[in-house]
Amino acid sequence: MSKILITSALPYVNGVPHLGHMVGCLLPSDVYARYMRMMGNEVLYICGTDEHGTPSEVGAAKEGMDIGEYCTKYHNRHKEAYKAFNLSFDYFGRTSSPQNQEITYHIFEQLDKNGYIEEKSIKQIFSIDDNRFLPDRYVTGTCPHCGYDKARGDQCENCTKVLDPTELINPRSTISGSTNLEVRETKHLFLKLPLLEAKLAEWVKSKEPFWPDVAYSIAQKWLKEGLQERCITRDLKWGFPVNKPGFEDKVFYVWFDAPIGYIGITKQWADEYPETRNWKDWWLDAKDVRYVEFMGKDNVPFHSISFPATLLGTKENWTLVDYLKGMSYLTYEGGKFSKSEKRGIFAEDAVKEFPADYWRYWLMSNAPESSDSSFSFDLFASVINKDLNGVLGNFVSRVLKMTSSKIGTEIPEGGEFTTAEEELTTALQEKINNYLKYMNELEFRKALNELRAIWVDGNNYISATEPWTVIKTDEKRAACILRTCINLIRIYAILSAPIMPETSEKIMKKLGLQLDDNIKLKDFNAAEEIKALSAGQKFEVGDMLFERITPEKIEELKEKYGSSK
Ligand code: B3M
Ligand code: ZN
Repeated sequence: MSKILITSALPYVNGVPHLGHMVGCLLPSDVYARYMRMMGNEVLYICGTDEHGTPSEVGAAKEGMDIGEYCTKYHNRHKEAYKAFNLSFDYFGRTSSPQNQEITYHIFEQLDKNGYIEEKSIKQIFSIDDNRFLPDRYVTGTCPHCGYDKARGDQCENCTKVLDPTELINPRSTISGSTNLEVRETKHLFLKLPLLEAKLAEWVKSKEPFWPDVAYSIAQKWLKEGLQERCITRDLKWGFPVNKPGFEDKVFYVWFDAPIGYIGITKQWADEYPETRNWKDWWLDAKDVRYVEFMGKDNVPFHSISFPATLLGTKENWTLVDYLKGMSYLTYEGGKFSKSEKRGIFAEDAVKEFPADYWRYWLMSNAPESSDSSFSFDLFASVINKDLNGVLGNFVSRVLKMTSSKIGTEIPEGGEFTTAEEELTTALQEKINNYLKYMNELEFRKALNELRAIWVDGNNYISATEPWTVIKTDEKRAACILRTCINLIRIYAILSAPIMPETSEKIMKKLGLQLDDNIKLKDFNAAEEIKALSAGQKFEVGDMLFERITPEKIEELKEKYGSSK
């Protein structure tokens, strides 16, 4: 048994998650966590809301709320949405927690002590009418690169160039709209990344065979271009006040304390049961921990460069990422998800339309792994109708109905295996090995292709062996076929559990079984599992597992959630 630490990028607390967020890191990390638990590992799966920074301040001001209350309100909404999607976090915490503050302070002190922090005066925009500095998104103006007139101080949304607020043409305050601005000098703290470059490069190099191309090449590109010193403080009120004399009126930059949040949230988890849990077992001088991170590709530089450099600079023995899964984007009906334009389906609405497993299955089989992928209701309905309703659902109901009407609601005894069952078992073992291999390698689309092929084999087997005809002449043989099919149903439930946990439980319940911790995927042996259920055990036909999505429903959904532009 190994210890596997899994983190999903921490979603910004402002706003609610849509399907793109779900598939961008949350859902794949959950599938992986469930899978790793079923492989018999000790898993710690951590996530939470990223609460500092200007987006929260702007969001709270818009709703006229106190910022702390605003964060709590949205933290809870995130939590609800993820619960509805059955995300199995061991802990869903917050970057604004006292635990995170404590660890952020400690890490900063170490960096400072080791000479990796530098004080510098920089020019920042000060708004005379607002009587405050305007960092990042607090300034709006015209982009010097593309001329877009609503570019924000940190980045131009139109051409994606990263900006410094002082570069904007015709700058104005995002808070008041005032143009009564001036540039003032202000002192800030910088992380001396160039001093850590050699150490970091050596570490990145050691990861080469293990990181997926996208992550590795992004890290290499940054290193090649040479690292710059990074400003880690801001003139804001909301955030952790800087623990250094002379800087108490500033806070740490959100991207400084957000990744440290993984550690802070682990401490939140540990503090609930201090006798049995220790955050250091996972993070500091931790032995035998394999650390896997999930994130959207735009977050890769922070996780492959800044965060590891921050930890390396402490000269302490922190757990560094072993495998970094960076995902591309999901588009919606050919465009972007947009809350303001009311386009796209959000997680909390999605589960009101269909059970979470429909979404989980669709999103994972269309995960934007090597390139972007697109969501449309037509594609969604066709996959659900074909794979879930047509293949898996149909097999389960057909087998159980046929057995109960022709033989009874107990698993039949039946005769010996013939070559048909031997061949089925061999093919099954081969596909299961592939499925497990792809899951181990975090190649989710490939893993789901194998899973679907395993379901299809069941349908092919029953079509080829025709138990409904055989039963007229050879009841024992028909019973053997149906018993094999019922065993297949159990195997399908187990294999599908990381992706569709509710459906798996439903199937197991039909067979009078439970999906408990004793069921393991490690060394899954098809020859044994295909005979696992003993004759005489009761089962029930029950309801259909999935419902067909009708063309009328598709139209209704497009109308409701916005169709293509
Ligand atoms: N909140 C960005 C994002 O949600 C940021 C991730 C933090 S991970 C430590 O895309
Ligand atoms: Zn631009």
